[in-house]
Amino acid sequence: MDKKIVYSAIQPSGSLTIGNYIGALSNFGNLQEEYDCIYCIADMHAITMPQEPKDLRKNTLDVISLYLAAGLDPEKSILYIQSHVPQHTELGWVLNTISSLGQLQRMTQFKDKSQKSKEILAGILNYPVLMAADILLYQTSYVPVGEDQRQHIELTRDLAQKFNSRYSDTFTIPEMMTPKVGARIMSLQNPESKMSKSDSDVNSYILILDSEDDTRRKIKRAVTDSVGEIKYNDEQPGLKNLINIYSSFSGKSTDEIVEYYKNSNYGIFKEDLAEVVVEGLRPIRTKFKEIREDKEYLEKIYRDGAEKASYLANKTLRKVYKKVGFIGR
Ligand code: ATP
Ligand code: LTN
Repeated sequence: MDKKIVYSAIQPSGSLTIGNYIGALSNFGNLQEEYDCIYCIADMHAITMPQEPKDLRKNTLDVISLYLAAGLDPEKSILYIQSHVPQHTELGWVLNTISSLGQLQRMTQFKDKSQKSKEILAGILNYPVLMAADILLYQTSYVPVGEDQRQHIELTRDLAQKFNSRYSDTFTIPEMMTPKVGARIMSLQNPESKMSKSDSDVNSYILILDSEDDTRRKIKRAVTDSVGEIKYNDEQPGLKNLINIYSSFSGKSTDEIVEYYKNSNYGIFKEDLAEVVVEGLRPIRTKFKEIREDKEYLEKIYRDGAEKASYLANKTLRKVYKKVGFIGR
């Protein structure tokens, strides 16, 4: 690998939303020409929240199929499943020994998720340390993710710097990469909170794999406001979010969209938006169906991916083990 490394992962904790698509997945393919890209399915992260085993298996294969349907080319990028590469938990352990409890308890995702559960589990607290291990194992330069991951990337950088200064240069310090528009797509029912695949209200999100009818219906029902004018500002957060979605799928700037719809009502704007989203998702929805049925092809891809990823991960892990003073085998 001679180009800079791009690394990202998505959890198979549910079916992916257009938030995942706009904030992360849709940007992965474009990076393949310029960088050596590694894309993971973070099943070990997914089990930090309760998962039905059969759903986890299904969602894992769905995410790989979506990676491929979104244009990731296994000849150019490494695609693999996190639990197939044991070096992640091994480096994760070492990083836990230099992680500050206070810093982990301050992570907003930890606070949100632990508030929602009856019992606070250690996996949710240590989640960002495993994420740091994912990134640092591959000497990653850039991490394309949505805005909600900023704090985790900061923690990853802190841990890399801490290790490097304690033991000498070992890890590349990674940088976050976010899309200009769409780094934080909001819920269609509550524009104050992020669109999330684990939301209990199905109308709050559009899934990449939703039917065309459901996509149209959810957009029609999306919460707006009583202003009645198409403008892009924080006083109209529901509308602002819909304009962002329009912009991400059409490639038009938010200014262009506002100018075009300035004399229209919300109904017309929403109908057009539904069309833009349905058309934008049509290719990935069609390709997904073909790919998902080909079990042998999928298996070959994740097996090859795990082999390549393990080779690279092992190089970093050996260095780390040596530096901390473990005796080599
Ligand atoms: P959950 O909603 O189940 O907590 P998630 O969808 O936030 O999970 P992941 O599946 O791991 O978490 O996210 C995959 C990628 O999608 C990450 O890069 C994340 O930043 C991005 N992402 C998630 N939600 C959004 C959103 N609403 N807007 C933009 N990007 C998002
Ligand atoms: N925490 C991320 C998923 C994730 C990830 C990673 C992203 C796990 N490991 C490594 C980038 C790099 C999330 O919930 N969005």
